[in-house]
Amino acid sequence: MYEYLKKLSSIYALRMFIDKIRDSKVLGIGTGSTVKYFIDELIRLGMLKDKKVVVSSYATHNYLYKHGIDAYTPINCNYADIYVDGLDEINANLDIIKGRGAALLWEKQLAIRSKLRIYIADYTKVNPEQYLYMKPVPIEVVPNAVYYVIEKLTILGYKPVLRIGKMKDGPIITDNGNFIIDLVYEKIQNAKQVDEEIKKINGVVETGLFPNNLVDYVIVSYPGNIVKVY
Ligand code: ABF
Repeated sequence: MYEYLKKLSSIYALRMFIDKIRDSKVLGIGTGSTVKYFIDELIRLGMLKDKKVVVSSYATHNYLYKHGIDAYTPINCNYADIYVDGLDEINANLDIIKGRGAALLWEKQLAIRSKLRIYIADYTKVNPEQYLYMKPVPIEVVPNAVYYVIEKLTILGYKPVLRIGKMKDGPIITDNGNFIIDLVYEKIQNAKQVDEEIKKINGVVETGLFPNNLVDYVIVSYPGNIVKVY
């Protein structure tokens, strides 16, 4: 439904940062349907040929592999010059929720290790409030801690829900062999504080909260071919 808007923000981001992307030695690329348009355009322009590409998931690795590009993963790539990815919710403080695609651990690794972080989205992901509220926060958890973490999160006042896979009744498994808990809540005012609070629970690997210190630019497309840069 919003395919043309996903494409619009992707193409705009590529045009806006084309020199920096061209000059980069290591380019981090995320996961999801929006970023796929960005990848397709990079391939079309032949911009991935002499570059090291590091990805945020095996899904993106596989997509690039099918196009003849052998990408790196965070295990053999400690730094990136630029990282481009989609998102699920962004608020007025530029705090972001990511991880609906269950790739949040590598995504946060790439965000932390990159000099320039650019996110692309359509307007349905924008929340004009100062707090987060639209999407559950995905939390990656080691399997044997899942019910312990659910108990602890419940005590903290959240509603944690184990994410179930599409094909089976069991939990979905991440690229790291872990489970995902989706955190339902009313409002998150301080994303950094909540991220730190949740990561103190034993068994939590990472959260999908990307506080604004991990965000440099956000490119958002709106109906009518409008693009705003935050
Ligand atoms: C990744 O892909 C995730 O962090 C986010 O959950 C998702 C966005 O997907 P889409 O672009 O398909 O909406 O960036």
